[in-house]
Amino acid sequence: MTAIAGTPVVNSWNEWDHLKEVVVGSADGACFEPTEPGNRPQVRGREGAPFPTGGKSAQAVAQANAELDGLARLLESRGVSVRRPGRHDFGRALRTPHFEVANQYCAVCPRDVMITVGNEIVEATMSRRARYFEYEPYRHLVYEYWEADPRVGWTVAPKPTMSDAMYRQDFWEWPVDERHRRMHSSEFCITQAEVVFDAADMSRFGRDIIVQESMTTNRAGIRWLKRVLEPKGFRVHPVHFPLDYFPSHIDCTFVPLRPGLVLTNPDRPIRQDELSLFTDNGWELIQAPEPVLTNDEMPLYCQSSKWLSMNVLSLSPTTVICEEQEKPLQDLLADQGLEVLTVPFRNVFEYGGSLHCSTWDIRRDGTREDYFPSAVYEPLV
Ligand code: DAV
Repeated sequence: MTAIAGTPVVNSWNEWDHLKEVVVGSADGACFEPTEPGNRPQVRGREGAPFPTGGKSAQAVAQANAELDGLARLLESRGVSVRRPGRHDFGRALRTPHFEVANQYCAVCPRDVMITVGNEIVEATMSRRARYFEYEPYRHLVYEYWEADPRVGWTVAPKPTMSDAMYRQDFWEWPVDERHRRMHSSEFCITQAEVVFDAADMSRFGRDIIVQESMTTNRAGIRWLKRVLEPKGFRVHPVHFPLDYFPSHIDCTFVPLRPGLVLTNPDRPIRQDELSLFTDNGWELIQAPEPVLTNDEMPLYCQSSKWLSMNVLSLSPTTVICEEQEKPLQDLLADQGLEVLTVPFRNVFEYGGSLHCSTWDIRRDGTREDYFPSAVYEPLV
């Protein structure tokens, strides 16, 4: 890894510029996500059935790794340098002054934890106990980039306590009509008392970054991001998708494909007053088609929705990678003039993500652009 003609080794300003270097996750050592205040995993279609604990089976790990390796090979065949997480003992219990948890999770989804913001790496606080140390499998890479190029910045968000008081336990018991009634309040399983965010609630559009308020990112987390990023020339916009009653991570909801084009989730429209940021600046929103897999057909232990179909990875403004069986989405993207590459990825779904979640872009071409020249912006709140 060397700096290419003046481009810093860490350089990524949006979700679509030409990809040069990326981290692809690994299922090595993966465990089932434990039940904890910020997460109530369910066996799909079997309400009340106990969720497995401890390590995933060797077969489940091998199947996911085969698909992650397939993605890595496809990326390399397109000239992208691929890096992988280091080993981490996810089976180890954690005990801090504020909580205990029986095991950790996995390094399949670097996107949830790590984000490149221009020439800077930001490590998220995370929102769940089992993911407290999930930055560790990436630290050898962070140090390598940081040592290699003095232009590389590195910011670690403050770790929340993740004590019981940080969570709103009754959130999980709210009936659907109550969720509907509260849909505009943006209060989920985390309170506002501490700074909390997962990196995957952010989406990068040059100098503008949108951040979803969710079960995994609160308003204090967004305030922290504004105070850190605004002095560096970014504008941070909170966004909301009120019909998503269990929002977590923006990349199955609102997915930019190239300047002026966003793939949207027809079940989760953006809040009306936030739409104008896009429409007033010439952006077109296109709805994703119905996914091929229904929610009932998703893998038994998968906690994500059928909209993992939308979790595509852009190699450039003209090329995108899509899950192999999502033909309706492939056709829509091809109709938009995109070259669509495909890989099988359904065995990765039970680890919480698809192609975008399981990657973290380190270097893309390009620099900071303003894609929202007429945006009305309120700095520092
Ligand atoms: O729509 O189920 C999944 C994203 C997981 N990283 C969803 C969000």
